Amino acid sequence: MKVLILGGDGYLGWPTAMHLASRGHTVAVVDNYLRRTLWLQTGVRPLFEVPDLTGRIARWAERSSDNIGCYIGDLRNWSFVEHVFKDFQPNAVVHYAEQPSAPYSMMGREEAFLTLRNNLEVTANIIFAVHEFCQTAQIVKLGTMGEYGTPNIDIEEGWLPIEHNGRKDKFLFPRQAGSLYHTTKIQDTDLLWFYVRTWKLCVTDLMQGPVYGVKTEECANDPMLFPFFNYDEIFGTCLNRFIVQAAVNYPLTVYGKGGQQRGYLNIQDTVNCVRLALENPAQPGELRIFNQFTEVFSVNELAERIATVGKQLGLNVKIKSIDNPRVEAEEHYYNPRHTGLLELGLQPNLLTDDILSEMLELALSYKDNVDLNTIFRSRKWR
Ligand code: USQ
Repeated sequence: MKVLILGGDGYLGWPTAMHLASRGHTVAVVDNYLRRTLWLQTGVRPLFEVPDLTGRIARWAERSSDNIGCYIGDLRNWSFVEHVFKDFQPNAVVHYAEQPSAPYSMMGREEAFLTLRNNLEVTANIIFAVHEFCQTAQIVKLGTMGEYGTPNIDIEEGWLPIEHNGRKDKFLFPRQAGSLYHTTKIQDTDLLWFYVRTWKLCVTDLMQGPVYGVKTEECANDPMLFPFFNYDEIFGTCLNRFIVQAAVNYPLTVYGKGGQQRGYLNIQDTVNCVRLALENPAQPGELRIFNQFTEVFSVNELAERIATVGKQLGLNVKIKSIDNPRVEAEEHYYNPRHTGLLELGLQPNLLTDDILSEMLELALSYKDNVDLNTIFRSRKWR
């Protein structure tokens, strides 16, 4: 396949590019370095520096025979989009090109509008570009489990059969996001569903839970090929943050009661899921939805697992419940289905103690880089 990876500099975009290239697909990445710009604006840094795309691509070419293509520009700009699609002529498009942080989207009006404009305009441009330049190409879009929120009923994979007054139909599962970022992902899904019906696009929407980890098979132990790794309050996600907090002896920041449950997955499983979706495409006129996670944990369970493994490494990990900056249910029912990707052949890499200790050891090796002031700034969503 000729796969265009939008957001190819990101935490997941770069590992996906290497993974698909290593499996024989022709790959090009597109990015405008938005995430790096937002770090500078918000005063946070990743745990370790990684090269820009030119540097990463050169390093990957030294280690493999693959030449990953690269386009730097803003996918909100139609003339750039037109150039990329005409030049590369993809038959598959993986769409990660979004402002991905829920806390960032809740910082204020400017951050909310940047998230809205970026995420919706990029999604709309991609839809129009596929229709105009490569109508039969499939789109694999990264959605989020957060689109569903935490309803008091089982969560299906995207679609819910309804019987009402004796008649039956199938609808998108009710969505009720907990942040503006997650709301833009719902709007993305609605845009895609409209144009799937109208233009018969082939779309897979991957409702992904929080991802953890650094290493995928392709980056092995070469830090030049690692994805970037955030531990700060804005761009770091729960498990990755707790690992770094444990490494620097900072009490693990459990928000509120810690009963918040989410479906987590290893970064290796993310790249495998995206490849499986691409290699088993949706049909024209189909919006196919998979729930992309492998295990459910509460925040308390994650904290306790990390404390136990930390102790085995000689760390004295403390856990502290702090006033929750977010607006969310801290105890709730959570039972989402996730069978679709397993049926396509996903073999999950579950969260073992070995994986936790490998992550802790990596964080320990970079602990001098950690800026304690960015771990928790207590910025309230309310
Ligand atoms: N949490 C803590 N302490 C922390 C950080 C987070 O208790 O220090 C809690 C949050 O309150 C929340 C849960 O952990 O209940 C998950 O938070 P998160 O920051 O790990 O994840 P979230 O903000 O939901 O967003 C992340 C990614 C986003 C992706 C989403 C999948 O940033 O791009 O879409 O995970 S999901 O959560 O399933 O919607």
